[in-house]
Amino acid sequence: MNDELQVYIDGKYYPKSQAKISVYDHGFLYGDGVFEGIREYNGVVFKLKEHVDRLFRSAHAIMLQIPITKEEMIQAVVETLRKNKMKDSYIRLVVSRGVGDLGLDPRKCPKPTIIIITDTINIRAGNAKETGITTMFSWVRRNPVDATTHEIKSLNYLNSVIAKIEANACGVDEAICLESSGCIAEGVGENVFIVKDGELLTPPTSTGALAGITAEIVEKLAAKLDIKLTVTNLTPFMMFTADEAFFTGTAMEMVPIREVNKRIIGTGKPGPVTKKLMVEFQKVIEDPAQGTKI
Ligand code: PXG
Repeated sequence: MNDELQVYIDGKYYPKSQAKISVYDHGFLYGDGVFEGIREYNGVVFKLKEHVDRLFRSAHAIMLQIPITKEEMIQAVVETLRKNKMKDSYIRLVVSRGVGDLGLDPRKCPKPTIIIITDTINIRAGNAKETGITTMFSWVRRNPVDATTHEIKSLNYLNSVIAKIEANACGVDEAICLESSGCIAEGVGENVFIVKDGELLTPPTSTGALAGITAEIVEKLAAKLDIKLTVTNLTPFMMFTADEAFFTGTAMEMVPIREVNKRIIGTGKPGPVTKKLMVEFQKVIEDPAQGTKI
């Protein structure tokens, strides 16, 4: 059934089983490209414009000229979803440097490859939103801002993949990545927040973290609810001794963190600030005005 899904590659549609790119594509050979993960709720592509804006910003940072306009990209996403008659789907938008030779010089790649995949999302198993998830600090540090920084949503995700492998190997749900000085950067594909004395704290992007679209929504909700938010360096100690903690991200949405390296956070149950924000967050994702209608 999934084989009937149509995948957009450079303006054409291919069945999922035939949706292939060249082994000479530098996205594959060198991780040279950018991407976005987007969700569609009930026929509305959530924050599509914001995701396309970020895609173009990432591309700009690596001097990758996307050969279509933002408006055309938005239309292509909408058209792919219409074609697949998808509902509540997960959208993966990829722009790679394109086909080149076996050297890494991007000048040998005349045409970037644009891929749009619309598929179902593997919703986190069980009742993570009620119980919270277990986490650990990964030994692998987040890339610094003067390296392959995660501020750019590039195809270089080995840093996150290694952290995820570590979490899997240690039997916890997710890893938290520290930056080189030992402060908290983010999750593997999520931003991190803690609550202390009723106030919200989150690390700056200077830790090498991505400016998350979900995090931005939560920050706006905090302002609306009169919850003070401070963007500041967070040490592992601050996490261990937080009253509450949670992740934000497109895939995970908002999920409480129950445990870090076997230390229980707060009461071990989603706290009042997290719960209040989760209720408001649910209203935002259900609001059709927050996205682009298919
Ligand atoms: N940090 C990083 C490094 C990310 O890749 C986020 C934070 C959260 O950002 P948004 O804008 O989604 O709130 C991401 C999100 C996945 C998955 O399927 C998610 C991301 C990347 C790859 C996979 O869980 N990106």
